[in-house]
Amino acid sequence: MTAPFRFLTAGESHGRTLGVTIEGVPAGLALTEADLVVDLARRQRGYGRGARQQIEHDRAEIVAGVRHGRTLGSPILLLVANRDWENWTTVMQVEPLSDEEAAALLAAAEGGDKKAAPVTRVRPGHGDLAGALKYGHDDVRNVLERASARETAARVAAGGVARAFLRELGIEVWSFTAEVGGVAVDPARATRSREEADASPLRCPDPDAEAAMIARIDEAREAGDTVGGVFEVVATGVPIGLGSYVHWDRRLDAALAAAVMSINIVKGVELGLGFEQTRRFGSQVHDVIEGRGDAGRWIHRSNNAGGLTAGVSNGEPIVVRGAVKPISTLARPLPSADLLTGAAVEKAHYERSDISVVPAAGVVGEAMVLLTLAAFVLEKTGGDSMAEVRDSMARWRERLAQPPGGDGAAEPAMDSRGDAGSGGDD
Ligand code: EPS
Repeated sequence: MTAPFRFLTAGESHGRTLGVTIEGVPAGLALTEADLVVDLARRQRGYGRGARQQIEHDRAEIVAGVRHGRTLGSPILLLVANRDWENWTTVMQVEPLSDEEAAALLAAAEGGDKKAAPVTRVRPGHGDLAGALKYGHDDVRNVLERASARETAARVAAGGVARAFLRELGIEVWSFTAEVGGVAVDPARATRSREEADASPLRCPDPDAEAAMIARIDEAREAGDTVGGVFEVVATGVPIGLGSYVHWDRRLDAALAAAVMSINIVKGVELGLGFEQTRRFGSQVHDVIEGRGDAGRWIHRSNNAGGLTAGVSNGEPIVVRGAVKPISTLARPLPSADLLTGAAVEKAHYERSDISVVPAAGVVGEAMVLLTLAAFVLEKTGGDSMAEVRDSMARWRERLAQPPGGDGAAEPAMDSRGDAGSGGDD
């Protein structure tokens, strides 16, 4: 068994490079490094980001799977270098340390260089304790280097490939900051265009809410604290019929929820109205179906379902919200315990971090939605080349504009039953 579309990342936060292999991208897709740079830069921005982003200028280098600007159908390998690695070469060295190197590292640690010292005061809310015990590490650096959200740069690079693929099929994905520290966007005051929101400090469409969100971030910074929020990802142009209700693992809603939940900092996912549905009567929740409109498009009067019913896309925009917990590395650390002694310590480990990352998490959310949709599109269309995928998608969209039911109107020659059918009921 092979999965038609999948990706795997590698890399530590302060290692030499991050990498991602993407398998199953059809041949013939136009792809250059310039296509990937925009989202990588968007991921780095946002009010509340830490000093690391001043060091990095993320770019994905395409090292395999593309020739003369077109994908080959073979695995694509992208590398995103960590510029900060130059400051960590001995700490993160791949080769065993020589006696001299080990002695130098120890001396640096004893001299107060925090980077050089083993980390044992586990941070509440981080993967430190569970990760160290699971893998048997006596230095939490062996956990935090991979658990770090730095890895999401590789996901965003992969998401850029999925974006180029889906754009050819008329599918677009974007996101915005919906909430920070309990301050929420008011849809009635969300006056900014998508471009204006994207250029704003928190990638937020409501300027008044954004000002209050910024004040919350400042408040957290002054207190040595951190603050979370909610991002919303919206996918448009998704045709009816991606995913299926026939098995749990073929449901697009479940796959999107898992994909967004897999983002390091996400602790909750909502689709459409999400938990709000539980507070309303059914008549105030379910989207009335208006009928088939112009160009054969099915129209709902509202989109509380977030574009997904029974695990299948229903033609409305797909709306996924991710709940971002506050960053777990605090400048004023919480009490904790030491991994080796098991004894309580006054303060958990601290190293440079961010105050708030909701806009960046939204860009990662886009990437995860893009990658998931790409997999489900390919499951629907099949195809080894972009020409095949495009043809298949165009035929599917044409078929959707017709009454369903057997006559194969969009494709008469393909009707295996050899029967004209009734042509539906209208
Ligand atoms: C991140 C890079 C990291 C952190 C952050 C996300 O850089 P550094 O650890 O060198 O400061 O800024 O990671 C975390 C918040 C975390 O908890 O691991 C990035 O590029 O997104």
